[in-house]
Amino acid sequence: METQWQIVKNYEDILYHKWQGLAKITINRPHKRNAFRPKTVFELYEAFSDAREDRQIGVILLTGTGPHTDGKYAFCAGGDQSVRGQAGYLDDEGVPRLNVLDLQRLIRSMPKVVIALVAGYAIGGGHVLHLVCDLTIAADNGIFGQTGPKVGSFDGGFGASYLARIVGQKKAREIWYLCRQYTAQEALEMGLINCVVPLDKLEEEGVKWGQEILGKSPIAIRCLKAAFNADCDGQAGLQELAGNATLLYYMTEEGAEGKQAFLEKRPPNFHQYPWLP
Ligand code: S0N
Repeated sequence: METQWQIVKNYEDILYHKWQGLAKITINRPHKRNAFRPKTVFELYEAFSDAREDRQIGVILLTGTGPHTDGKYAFCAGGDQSVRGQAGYLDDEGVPRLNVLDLQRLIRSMPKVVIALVAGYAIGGGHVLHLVCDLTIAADNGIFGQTGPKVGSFDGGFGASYLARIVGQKKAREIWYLCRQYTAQEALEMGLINCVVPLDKLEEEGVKWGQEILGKSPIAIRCLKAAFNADCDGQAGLQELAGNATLLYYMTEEGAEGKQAFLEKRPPNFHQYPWLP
């Protein structure tokens, strides 16, 4: 089926579309290989928040605009080094920021599935962005890697620890210490991504995976995402998982009885509910 993406809102650094339960967010700074500045991240954060709030949306595709004027592609080349100041990336008012960390947490914790569609470079902070997505589908021209120790930065958060959970400690150290670039096929072999498809099939494949997920139970998916996160994210992960348990409890008669009894100024009758084995 032909997709008919509808523009949600016009931004300067990103494109934001929706269609039939899917949202598509595209980093649109081709002159910088889609590197992000603080404004890009604020716009991404706003679009992701909108998709999170929209009850029709279950899956978000995150991608980068391409091809660029020289025919190359990039998912994202990380933080825009031309606005990097002494204490972070400078916004239009000159305030130093590392707001991509807020975006990483939003992508990871939002109870919807985020799929990275990587064509060309996913490098530096751009590599971490695909990493924190639930799934990654790469085009056969995908190139993956970290550059921190080469350009004087590092992401010791999800960029290091979650990477090690995915590819193992030895490989994660290799990726960060040597700053090499890996092909899509190599990334697949190390379990860093989910599949590789021909470049011209990338979006089609993302839409196909998204539609498959949209046919599944939203609550099962949100609880699974929280459970996967809880294993890695300490108390923040437990909070997410427990929040879902509370949501489900609110939806039971038993949970509602407590509230109803309070409002009716009577003792709650929990005796009617079994202590299940
Ligand atoms: C992606 C690369 C390999 C592509 O190479 P290619 O195809 O040869 O293109 P270029 O000619 O190099 O680039 C084309 C134009 O795009 C500009 N450009 C590319 N990347 C960036 C960038 N990151 N920032 C600014 N501009 C960029 C080029 O300058 C060129 O423009 P012109 O022609 O006008 O010069 C190659 O481009 C490359 O290696 N890029 C740099 C990759 C990189 O090192 N990224 C930064 C890594 N660090 C982070 O991302 C930090 C992220 C972060 O926010 C963070 C998060 C958590 C904790 C800490 C941090 C932290 O900042 O420290």
